[in-house]
Amino acid sequence: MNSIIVLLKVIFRQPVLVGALCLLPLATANAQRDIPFSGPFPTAPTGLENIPMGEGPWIYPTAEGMDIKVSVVAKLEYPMALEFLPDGKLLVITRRGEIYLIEDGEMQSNPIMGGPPSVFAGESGAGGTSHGYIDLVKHPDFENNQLLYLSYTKPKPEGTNNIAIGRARWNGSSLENFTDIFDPGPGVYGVARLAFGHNGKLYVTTNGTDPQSLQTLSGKVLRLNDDGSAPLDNPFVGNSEARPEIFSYGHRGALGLAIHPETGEVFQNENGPNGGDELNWIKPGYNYGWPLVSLGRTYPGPWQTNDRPTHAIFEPPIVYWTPAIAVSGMLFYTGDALPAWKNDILVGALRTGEIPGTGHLERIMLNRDYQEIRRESLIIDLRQRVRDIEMGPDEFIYLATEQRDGAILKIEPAD
Ligand SMILES: [Ca+2]
Repeated sequence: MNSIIVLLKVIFRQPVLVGALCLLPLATANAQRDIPFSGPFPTAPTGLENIPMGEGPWIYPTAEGMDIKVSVVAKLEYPMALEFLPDGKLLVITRRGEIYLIEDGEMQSNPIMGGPPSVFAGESGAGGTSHGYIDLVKHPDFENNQLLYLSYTKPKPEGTNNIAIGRARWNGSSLENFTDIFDPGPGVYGVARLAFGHNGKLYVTTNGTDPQSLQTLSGKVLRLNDDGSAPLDNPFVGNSEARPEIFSYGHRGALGLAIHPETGEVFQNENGPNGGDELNWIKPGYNYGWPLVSLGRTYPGPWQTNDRPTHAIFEPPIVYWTPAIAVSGMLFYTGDALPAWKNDILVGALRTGEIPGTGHLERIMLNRDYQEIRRESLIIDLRQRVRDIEMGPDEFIYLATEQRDGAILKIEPAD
């Protein structure tokens, strides 16, 4: 007992030690707090909302010393994707399952006819949503065949709606002969981005619940011929345990896909859960790790895995985001009109750090080996969900901001 009293006397002469002792039992006795959940997700705060688009234009200084002007080309609800045609016309598709034509800066009031029926449900950013029309790309030989490819949520009689891909001929004012070329079936839902590679193959991102299984098409990057069939030089052709359409696997929540305009290399981005968004350099047959490795946290808070961020047998991302920015459409900018950004990658953000109303644009400078040098957040104050990014024939940058008060924006030098 005497020794304990001596020890206490020693301790209480040391204010720092006393403070530490007082903190210890408090930290264990009181869990910090419990977080309210909406289904599997923490209830999102409502303090910030996506704000309606103003009239603009807006002038911004940027990090590389290039002032930019951002202006509104058109306002419309929920634009999902943009595609420029060789004659300079711009096609816009929406979550509602509509296609609009913008010509000489004017959007036609009536939607384009000829697209397929689709399913649109829920508010952007919430769980359980489905998007009507998702992505639209032209065939590499569009000048000769006028073919457009569309990914969309296909209504199914049994209620198991899933992503499908179809193509149609553009006659200058509408789509003709829309025909499905690929239907991966139940379990593939959410968003499917499309991009034609330099080899004429159609790359497709998929989401769903089986990213590590080679026997399903969810959570993959697929590589298809332009008629929807599987190319014979795909990495798993000849493997009876694998689907021949698979190009890479182990993906979660892919919302972006870009082919480097000069090298033809394939890049995909995907959403982690709470953190751990990734930009991946896609190589044939590689496993990108989800859900076995991740830099993200599960929504209740613990890390997704203890092997974060990666493991030798999985391919790590070239860029990652923690906190998450809900990475979406992306573009390697190789134009000359915005010279300070040449060869940078632009990535859309739907929201930052799990807070609604915080969408923006990010620019990342990469070195020759696609390693990150620096990154910049842009147009933060507009608080728009930047869903898709395209370079126009004028080499300016065009954005689709996907929300109820959404818009098509143009970025050009300030003068
Ligand atoms: Ca990964």
